[in-house]
Amino acid sequence: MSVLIKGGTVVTAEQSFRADVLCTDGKITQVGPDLDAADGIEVVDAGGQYVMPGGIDPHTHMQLPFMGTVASEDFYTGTAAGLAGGTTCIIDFVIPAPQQSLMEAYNQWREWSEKAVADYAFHVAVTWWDESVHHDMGRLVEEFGVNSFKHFMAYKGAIMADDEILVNSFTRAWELGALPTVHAENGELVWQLQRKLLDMGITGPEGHPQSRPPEVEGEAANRAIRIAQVLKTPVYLVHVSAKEALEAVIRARNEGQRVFGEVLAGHLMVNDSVYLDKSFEKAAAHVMSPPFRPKDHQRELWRGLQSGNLQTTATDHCCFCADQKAAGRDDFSKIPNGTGGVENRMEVLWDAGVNTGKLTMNEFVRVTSTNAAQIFNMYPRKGSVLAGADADLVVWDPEGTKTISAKTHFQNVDYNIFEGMTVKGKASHTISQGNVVYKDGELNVERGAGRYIHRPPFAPYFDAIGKVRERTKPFSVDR
Ligand code: URQ
Ligand code: ZN
Ligand code: ZN
Repeated sequence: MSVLIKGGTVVTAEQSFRADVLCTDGKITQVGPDLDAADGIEVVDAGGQYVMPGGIDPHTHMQLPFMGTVASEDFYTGTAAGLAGGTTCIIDFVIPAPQQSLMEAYNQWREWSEKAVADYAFHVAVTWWDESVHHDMGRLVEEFGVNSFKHFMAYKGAIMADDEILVNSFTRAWELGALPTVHAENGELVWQLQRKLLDMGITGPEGHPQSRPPEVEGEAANRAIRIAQVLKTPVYLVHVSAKEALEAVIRARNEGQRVFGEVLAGHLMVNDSVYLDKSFEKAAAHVMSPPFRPKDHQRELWRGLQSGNLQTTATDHCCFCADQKAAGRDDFSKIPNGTGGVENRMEVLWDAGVNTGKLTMNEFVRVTSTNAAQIFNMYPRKGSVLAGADADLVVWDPEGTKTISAKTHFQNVDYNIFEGMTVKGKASHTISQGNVVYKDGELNVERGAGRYIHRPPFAPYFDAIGKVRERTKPFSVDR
């Protein structure tokens, strides 16, 4: 099976150049000018358009069991929606319940993800600790291609990782050459603020952001970064939403610490006014954690992305419909946390980033695909337009326009946080494993075609750590 993408301008994280791209048997086989299409090869006319690496969303939660319900988007509908927006690979999360074997949870998620239509990988969350967790982390790295472990510092009484879990797990990740990642919110502060607000009779969605102010994220971000510093391991902060957390990332990076930051398209575009909507449904639809922030945080997050202090963009796609969100009608702390976006991330960031001059096209590719591929050690198989790489590509029409709406999106959820936004620049074709799976508004996907992507440990940046590893053991402090 071959497809020739003809007449386009290839845009990668490094350069933009006129070239055709030939894909054969799921791989990119030739990149160059004036390639000819042998008989029978499908030709995609990319004239006047850009040919970019398929997007990588490093943060999704398809069909996540959470807060007494299950996310409405599953691995089939969610990966299909991603393809419709140019995202060809997701990194989702295996989240064991406390005391649940990590291997058992991993096997459960692998079963759920068999219906995916595009490639996927898994971070595995460490939600408790004992020798079996230590052992399973080793198996997951050495046998199952997991090289990143997630820690929720929020969600007390559920999946929250306290300092004991953080220190044990970060140390184990260090030994294995795997990357610890964190959801940085102080879960104890959130718990106590929720109780206080409810006791004051504040039960509506407007209580949600009040129970998790930016300082709650700033404290946890700084704590995770300092723990990583002592243990000499890199650390990746997911969904940095507040300038207080970004400041912690910038300080550490300026001191040479290996800290990575991710920002959600939602947090870049949506502010906290959504929680004041008179409609419970609309306000509750936007309940996610960390919450959408006041406008001044968006400005700092864009600067973080432009400066390279934030390296990846994601969506934290975790969908709950109105009937599910209604569980918290009388108590905002019971509203299932999560919003969508896997279909709209790239077009929203192109419109708000590239069309405004905040990001060059190459920076756009870097933050929507290549950096995630490199940090999570899938590059150049993913995140590149190089011969030998997977033929995961998006043909981007810079003149194409669309108005985003839940009425027309492919996502399996009944609202869209970007509702009504008109964007200029969108995917005209998405190629996944060398097949044209999205073309001019129509999906042509195959259930189960998605593959699990093994990610080896010791991504390139571990080399430097590796040198340190030879000289020191964990807990040694540079005098
Ligand atoms: O916290 C997360 O990342 C998961 C549980 C999705 N929900 C959310 O509100 N972000
Ligand atoms: Zn989170
Ligand atoms: Zn998440």
